[in-house]
Amino acid sequence: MSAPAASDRQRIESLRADIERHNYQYYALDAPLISDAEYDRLFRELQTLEAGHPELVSPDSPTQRIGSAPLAGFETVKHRVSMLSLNNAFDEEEVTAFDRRMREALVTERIDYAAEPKFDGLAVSLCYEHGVLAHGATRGDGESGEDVTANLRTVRAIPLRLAGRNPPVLLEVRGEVVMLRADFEQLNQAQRAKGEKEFVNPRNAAAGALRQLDSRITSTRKLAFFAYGLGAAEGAPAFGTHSALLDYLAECRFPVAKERKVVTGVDGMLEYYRAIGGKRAGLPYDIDGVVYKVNDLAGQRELGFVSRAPRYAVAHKFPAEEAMSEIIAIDVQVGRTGALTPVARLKPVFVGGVTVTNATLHNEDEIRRKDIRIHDTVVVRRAGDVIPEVVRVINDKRPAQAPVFEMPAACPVCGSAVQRLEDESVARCTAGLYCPAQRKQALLHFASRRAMDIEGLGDKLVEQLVDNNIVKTSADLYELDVAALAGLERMAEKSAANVVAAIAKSRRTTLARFIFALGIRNVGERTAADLARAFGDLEPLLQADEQMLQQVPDVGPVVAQSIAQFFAEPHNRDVVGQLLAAGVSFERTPRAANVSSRMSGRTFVLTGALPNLSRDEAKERIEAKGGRVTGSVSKKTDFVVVGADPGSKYDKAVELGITVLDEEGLQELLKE
Ligand code: 5U1
Repeated sequence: MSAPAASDRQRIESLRADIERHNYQYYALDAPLISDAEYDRLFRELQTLEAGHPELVSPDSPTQRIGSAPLAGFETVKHRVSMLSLNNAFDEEEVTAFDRRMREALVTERIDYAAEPKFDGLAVSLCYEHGVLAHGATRGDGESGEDVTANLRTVRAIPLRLAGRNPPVLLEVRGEVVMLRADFEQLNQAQRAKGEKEFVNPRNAAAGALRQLDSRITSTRKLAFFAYGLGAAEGAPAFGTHSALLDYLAECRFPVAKERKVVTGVDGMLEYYRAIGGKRAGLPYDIDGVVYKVNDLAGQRELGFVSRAPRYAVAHKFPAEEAMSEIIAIDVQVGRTGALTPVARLKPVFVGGVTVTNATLHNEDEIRRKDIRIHDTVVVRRAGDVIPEVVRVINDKRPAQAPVFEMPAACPVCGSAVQRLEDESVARCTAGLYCPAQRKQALLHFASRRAMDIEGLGDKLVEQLVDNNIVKTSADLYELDVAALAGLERMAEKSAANVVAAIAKSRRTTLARFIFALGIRNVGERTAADLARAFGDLEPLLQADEQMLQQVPDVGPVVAQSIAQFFAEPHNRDVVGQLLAAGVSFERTPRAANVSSRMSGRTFVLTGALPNLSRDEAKERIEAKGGRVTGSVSKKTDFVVVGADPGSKYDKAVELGITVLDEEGLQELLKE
């Protein structure tokens, strides 16, 4: 092929720049400068030129937004900087308390907050290297997410290349992918016309689109994006305030909420909340509250984080939506740990964006406290993704002789005795994994995305595997072959092969996921990760007694007892042995630190800017050595690491006689 004429190359570049500018005008500003026909003409011209010069096609060309061949699965990517979640405030009092905390910590009278709507979508991180979109990932558990780059490239509102002359070496932009209400309505209309299932709400439709393995399908779903923050950055301008950062993101051509505003103090925040609440129904997208962030970035750094949420920000949520319905029946569900949960079966009612037919009644005491009876008319509440619940009974509407609910004395699934311990509100089936309901839930948990991540092992399949006695324990999953699955309902040979492949793939995992997958009572994802970090391998964990377990951060006597009891049970040890024999393996987790390390189990507070380490790098390195980083200085703090312009935390450290380190001192400790 002959080398492209310079004029073709130039025309291609100029078309790309024009098309991306028009994308920005259309998708971010909602202010197109040209007609659709003119846009299509530019696009077709670019396609024709690129077809003649395939060597000039680059990933940041707008023609590459149409998706590419399907993937076998998503890779997991670790975020350079954790993706945090937000603490919530549900009323004015909580917002007032938030402002008080901020003023006290920053020792000031009044604070400016950057306020913006809280989008009801999916958080993603977009990584730009030298100004070009290189990777994009979902939030996942905040530490790592799924690589959905191919799908994010199809989102027209996401720039493939940052506008501006001197792009940073690295820029991780954080924001939310949403589906605009109008696009959602259109999508559902098309689904109806095709006789296909409609989506429940824009959020679910956006989530479905983003998790498509075939990005060509994603490209047909109209997704939008709004940027609201940064992750890692190298070579980016220095900003003094969050609002300046958002202005910069807008200059780079990211859509940023038009409704953003800097407000002052509680009055400003509440006024903003009311104003957005008033506009909410007319906004083009769903929101579930507003977010306030301390606008001054030095103040944000000073305030730091607590657990996985920044101390400097809060989401002020709109009240959950409520509606009335009638209880048709009260059923009892058996959970993974045998807990019996009464569930109200309701006349279908539309609330919080979805049709609700079930609501949790939590437990027997809750039913008594609210005096809920079968056939009562009740108020049902649904907020965000949480399970709908019955708020209260409309007493005037109670029919005569509405039956009172009685917790069954025998498990509704296996018939075994039900036990309720004196100090617990929960009644439990006593059969353990001999109860098919518990077995099914345990298997679903084992296979879940955050545990062994076995795609395709869902409710319907697990139900059949257990009911037909094909699988009794999680270890039996690794014995399954295509022949065993192919005969089951809704299991064509191809799906059976996919499930078998997904099971095989899950053999290689991490210790943290494995521990979480075992389903030990009181051991969630975070505790599992702490245990993996503290013990480094499975064997020492199996050997640990309650006392040793309590040495792990955040493991108290109750959790330690659950773990010790779990591993003392011969059946559980057998299953663990069978899983290992079936080839389940994990890289050894680097141990947090040996017990003699000076950093292990110690609490650190960082204040002020360190000369060579970012806050996140310092935190990561301290944690890798088994230390913990917290946001405020107290008697429990062991070290305060001080950088330039330290705030009140330094004074407090001196007052309490806590060891103060500079960066050099920290580096010395890290070297040990
Ligand atoms: N608008 C907005 N949503 N949102 C979500 N801002 C924002 N900031 C977030 C999150 C999780 O986190 C930062 C405060 C770290």
